[in-house]
Amino acid sequence: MSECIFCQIADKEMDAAVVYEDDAVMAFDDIMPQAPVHTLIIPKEHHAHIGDAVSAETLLALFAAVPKVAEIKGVAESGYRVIVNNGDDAAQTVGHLHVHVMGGRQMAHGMVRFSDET
Ligand code: DGP
Repeated sequence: MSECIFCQIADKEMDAAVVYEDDAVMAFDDIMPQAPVHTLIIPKEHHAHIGDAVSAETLLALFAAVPKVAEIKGVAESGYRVIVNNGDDAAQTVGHLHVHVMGGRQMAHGMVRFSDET
């Protein structure tokens, strides 16, 4: 079994609330949601970061899934935020490339908070 939890989810070795799946990607609800809708989309192939030789095909599949997930989760019309935390300074905590789709509530302008700010 892979040590990567998102690989385990992609391989169906670990449970997740799956929202969408195709040959290349899987989308499932975040276990610690930070918005009423908070779904993660992962490539089934393991890549830690966006720069790790991810093929254009995989990147396309990842982002093509975004509006599908938004539609399924009911935020296509209201709007949603799409975030990729990439690497340490971005506070990426799971080392398997993933896209956050977040919505369901009006967000404030601005999207960056630094760790030395209160
Ligand atoms: P990031 O900081 O961008 O690496 O976000 C990782 C997200 O993954 C974080 O919001 C929590 C979520 N997460 C971590 N472990 C699990 C898990 O086992 N299942 C699910 N569904 N989400 C997880």
